Amino acid sequence: MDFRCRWSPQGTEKDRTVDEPSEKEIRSWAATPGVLALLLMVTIGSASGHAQAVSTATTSLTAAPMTQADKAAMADQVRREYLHAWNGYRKYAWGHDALKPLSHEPFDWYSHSLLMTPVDGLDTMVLMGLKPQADEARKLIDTQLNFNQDMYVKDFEITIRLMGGLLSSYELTGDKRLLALAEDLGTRMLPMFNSPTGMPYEYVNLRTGAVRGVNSNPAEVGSMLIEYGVLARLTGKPIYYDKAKRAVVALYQRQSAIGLVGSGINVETDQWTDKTAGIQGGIDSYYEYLLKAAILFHDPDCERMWRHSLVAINKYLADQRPNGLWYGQADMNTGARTTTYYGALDAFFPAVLALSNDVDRAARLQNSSYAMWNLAGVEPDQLNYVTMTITNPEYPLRPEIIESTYYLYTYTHDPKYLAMGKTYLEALMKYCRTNDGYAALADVRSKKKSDAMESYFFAETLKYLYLLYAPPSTLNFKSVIFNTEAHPMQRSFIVAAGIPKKGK
Ligand code: DMJ
Repeated sequence: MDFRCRWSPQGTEKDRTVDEPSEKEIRSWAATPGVLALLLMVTIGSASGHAQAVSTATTSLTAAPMTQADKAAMADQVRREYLHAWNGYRKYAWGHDALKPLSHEPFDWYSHSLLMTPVDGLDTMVLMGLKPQADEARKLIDTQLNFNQDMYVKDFEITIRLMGGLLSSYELTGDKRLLALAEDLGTRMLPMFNSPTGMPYEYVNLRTGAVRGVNSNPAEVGSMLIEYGVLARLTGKPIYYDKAKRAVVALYQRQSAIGLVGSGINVETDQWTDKTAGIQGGIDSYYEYLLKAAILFHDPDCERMWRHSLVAINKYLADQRPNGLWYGQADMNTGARTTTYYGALDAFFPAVLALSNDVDRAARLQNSSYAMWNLAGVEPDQLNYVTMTITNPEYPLRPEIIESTYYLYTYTHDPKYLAMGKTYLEALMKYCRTNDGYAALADVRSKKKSDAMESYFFAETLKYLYLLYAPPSTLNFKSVIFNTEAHPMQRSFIVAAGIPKKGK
């Protein structure tokens, strides 16, 4: 396969063959019966996590259509919950990366704050119309965020949360300081790609450019292309796209003969350190970015890599069981099933399938994700889908199941997805809400909380929940591609130093 590693600004509509559904397709999906009964057999796992079924419940989701007023009330509620969590951060952790919602202590990832929560949460505030809060957060970022720090940072997290947040907020607000910060960050991070293979080291020192961490994985190698591609567009400097694309291609070229990738790879020796294939965390956004980069940049190489990967994913990882469609793990070389785990992180995949025009499969997988949520009233981080027992009981406020619900509602207009969203919001408010924020759950069975409120709760969880109910004019789904942290990037081509086309 011949890969063009240089990004070309010449992409046109006709280059694009992976895209959103046509109006006609949307109308035909929307015509499916509006009231469905979703019967999901769920077996509640035991507290020890062993395969001991303690009870069996039937969860029935009937989806009556929601009125515009109902939807507006839901959107308002989500907005209020965002404000509640934001006010907690503002009161106890202002200027830090995050709030610890039980102890009311601030939390910083590294020796200096990188303002994770404000940067990650800013575009959600803009979309929600929280203008005073957005302006205050932007002022904090504009005046206090300083990347000139002698500390090693995790490339993946900094890219998806900070680079993604700065770029999308720039596109939404036109605040040039945000773009300048993104470019400064991008320049400081470029040395991460200086490995013999072109795949990024795991950590880079923001001041010195020194790197460390040779053991990486597909998600961390492959989830740079949206952010660095948009940075290339906005600055007119293709180097950002070229480096990120070279890394993805290097990873893709090391896939097995049957088209699967493993869970761990050494970026210097290019040897796989873990040959477990799947769509789970560690691999997830590698696949997501192949598809999304194909759409966002009209990149035919990414489209080919996505199409080829999808065949192998559906052949070896998809697992149709009596209790529904799941995706498990397999040996990357033989395709033999190794384990049957599915979890909160895997729940991103219906969104990707829907974006790839396989709405039927997306809907079936979403039903399974919803069964997972209902197992204990909040989704566990992982279960064994054969025994329906919980193998990791945490719920760190993850967004993926809500993200897929939003995509499926957008594509089908089936009100059952609005009902699913209501289930999530009610559970979040019942089990995770604290006096000054929202807390992760250490165990979804006991509902015991833990002292963490990740910035993605602001960037993703509440954004997707809000967009599910907000008027479509809030954000034109067809005009953006979300990065893996839910930061919307404009699909329309924007020239360097140009004026963002969409304002808020
Ligand atoms: C987020 O940071 C991103 O969605 C990432 O791709 C996976 N994990 C978290 C949320 O669960």
